[in-house]
Amino acid sequence: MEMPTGESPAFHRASQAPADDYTIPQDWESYTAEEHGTWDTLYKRLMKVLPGRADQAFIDGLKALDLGRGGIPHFERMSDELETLTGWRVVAVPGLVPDEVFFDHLANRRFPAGNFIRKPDQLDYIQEPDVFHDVFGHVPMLTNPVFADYIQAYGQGGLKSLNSGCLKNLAALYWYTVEFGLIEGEDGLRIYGAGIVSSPAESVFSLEDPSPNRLGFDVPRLMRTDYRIDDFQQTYFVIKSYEDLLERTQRTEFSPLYDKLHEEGCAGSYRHTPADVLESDKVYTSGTQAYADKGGR
Ligand code: HBI
Ligand code: FE
Repeated sequence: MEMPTGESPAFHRASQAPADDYTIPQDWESYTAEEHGTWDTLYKRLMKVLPGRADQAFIDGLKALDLGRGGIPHFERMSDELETLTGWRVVAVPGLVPDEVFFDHLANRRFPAGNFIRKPDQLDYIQEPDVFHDVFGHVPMLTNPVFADYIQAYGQGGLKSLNSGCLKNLAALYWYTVEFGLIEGEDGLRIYGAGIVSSPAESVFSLEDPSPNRLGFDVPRLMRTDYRIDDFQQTYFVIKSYEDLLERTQRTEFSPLYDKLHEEGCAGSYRHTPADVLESDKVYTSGTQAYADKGGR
């Protein structure tokens, strides 16, 4: 998750400068039939792989908001539904926004979503989060009251971290939970991370490939773990429940953990590579790392 470097496609779509909070109109009326078709194509592809792999909380969220009704969802209408469920709304942004802007939205239960959609030749991989990743990937989980609180807590933690220099540690927490998290269900591991559920290939890879590690979730440990943003993950962390995730971040370890990281020099305290398996880890799978060793994508 890099900072924006140039103009995003959405700047051209909306042809106006963003406000201080970087929100722009979604401009739903101007999506072309091809753009709505891209949503439908991606949706259909994911529905072939997600049943039995995605966690029920995610599937329930998709249904609750009827995100499969066809075409790119209308943010205002979707937000009216979402707000009655958990008090969250979705606002349109041109792409990646500065950290402080991102955190401020989350802390106020607004989820910033890119309003542009990937081009037909980028169906499998895009650099910047588009409307499909942001809405299909993230918004269903915001219908879950506990997870909804966790994302808000992350935003609040982010605002607190801005002056401490520990941002990268906090970003690792987001990465290994909100984006690439797995959960232990009654019938085995399931996916809840937005970066996985919005990728057909990684949905299969994360659960079934022998290459990656699958390790128990441990906040201090994963806040000291580096991550890669340009390929499948080498390690996935498994939570026991959303309650446990919220409990371990917001209610207990968050503040003391921050103080500890600060003493250690924050990002300087990065100690673990994306592929490390530690003595202290609960190991679901010790990966072969064959995929990464071959050079990845
Ligand atoms: N902006 N739109 C958007 N989406 C993100 O996921 C995002 C962002 N800005 C910053 C950011 N993520 C991360 O760097 C923070 O989680 C640390
Ligand atoms: Fe994301």
